[in-house]
Amino acid sequence: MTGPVPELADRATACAEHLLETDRVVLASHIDADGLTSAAIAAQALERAAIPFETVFEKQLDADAIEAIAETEYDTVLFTDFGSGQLDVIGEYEDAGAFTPVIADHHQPANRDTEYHLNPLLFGIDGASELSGAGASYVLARALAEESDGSDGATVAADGGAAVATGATEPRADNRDLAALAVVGAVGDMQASGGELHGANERIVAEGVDAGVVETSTDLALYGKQTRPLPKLLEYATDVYIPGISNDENGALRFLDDLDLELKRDGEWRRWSGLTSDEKQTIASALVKRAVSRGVPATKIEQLVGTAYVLPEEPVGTELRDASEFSTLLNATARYERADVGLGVCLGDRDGALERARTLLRNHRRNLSTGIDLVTREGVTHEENVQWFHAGDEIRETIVGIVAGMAMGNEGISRSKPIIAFAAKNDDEVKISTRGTHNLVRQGLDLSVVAGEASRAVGGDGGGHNVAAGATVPKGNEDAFVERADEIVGEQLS
Ligand SMILES: [Mn+2]
Repeated sequence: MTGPVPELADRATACAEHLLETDRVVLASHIDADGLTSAAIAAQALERAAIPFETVFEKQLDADAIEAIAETEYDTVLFTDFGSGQLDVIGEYEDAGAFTPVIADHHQPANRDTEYHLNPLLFGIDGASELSGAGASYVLARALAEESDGSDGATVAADGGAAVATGATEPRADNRDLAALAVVGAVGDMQASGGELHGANERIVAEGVDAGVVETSTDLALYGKQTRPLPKLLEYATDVYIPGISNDENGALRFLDDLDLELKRDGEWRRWSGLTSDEKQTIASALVKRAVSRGVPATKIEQLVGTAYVLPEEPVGTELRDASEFSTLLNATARYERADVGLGVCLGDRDGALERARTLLRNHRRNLSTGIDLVTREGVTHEENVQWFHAGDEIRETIVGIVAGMAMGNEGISRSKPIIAFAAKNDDEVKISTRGTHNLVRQGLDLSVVAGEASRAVGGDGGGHNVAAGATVPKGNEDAFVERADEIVGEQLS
């Protein structure tokens, strides 16, 4: 078989064959939307292939975490959405015979390889935009179905015709239903650029569509089409900033009121997902018209429309039906270290886990707005090229970066300099998050370099993306970090 991503087919088959030969497996995965969906895909594939397993989650696969995994009695460890970057450490355990690693990941591999290493980057596929961890896990899941099917086929042939008559050849799950989770993972990993998924991701979407678990359509590219009341859908959409609507509660209401639509039903605001296509068309056209008349550039207006990834088997009006809302829900569970809740939702727990996930998301949003208020009230310190604040333990280190980004533009917090946020990580270390704007990136800002170099200069480490990056440094080095970051940003923007 060639599978959904032909370039990876042989390696996926080798990984699947090894897993099928093992008695039991530890499944270790990253805690974020991509890692949770990776684990859910792998868990279902292992279960269907009748391979016993135990699941563990890690925020970071550091040496301690790998050691703890190695100390378990399992001979094979399946790493999903991480493992490649830690192959130098993992390899030592492999050499010592502690376990055999099987890796389905899409991050940059460390300077070492292993036999069962399924990573798009090894096969000329971009791991940042064309295949996520969940995508790599999906490729493995498809191979697992194929390989376990193959052995069955042989048994049936040996048994002769009688087996066919009793229905033993009834087609088994080919795991294509898991494509829905792979799409959620890719969207959660921010792989949809220019409004849609590309490359290998697109082929997984196509398999999901064939299997009836994914639907695509060209639609308004705003967040919250399933769950947000119409006025909030428009008010909270700020990626394409439309004056008089974005961040403007009354403006968004007035805009909708002028359209002569039935905006409420049974006393409740309607949601985008419940509108007819005519009604959607009316709002979308008016929105574009308003953007044009307010001078929003054409390149931004184009971003108002994109490909929507809908999970048709999930109920209308729930987060789970929209890949982007689903991934946001999963991230909320991950940020508060409730991987059990996120995994439960992915595995179909629609009662306990889904309610807990929704509570976590509500609390997360409350924490964000409290954090933004705090930063705005206390203010930031301005250096020549950067601005910064220290949240101590007032804001959780897992959300301080988002808070910093969202606070930019508020009173006293500039959008023309990157912002650096500090928060306590533990007794000895400080977490640093940096955020810029796309405008600054166009002028030369690259925060991955800033976070990396400035943190290493003070005995820490970091990295990330040009517009957002992070680092961890030993406590007490904050001033030195700011000083070095200020210099580097100054050079980048000169
Ligand atoms: Mn990932």
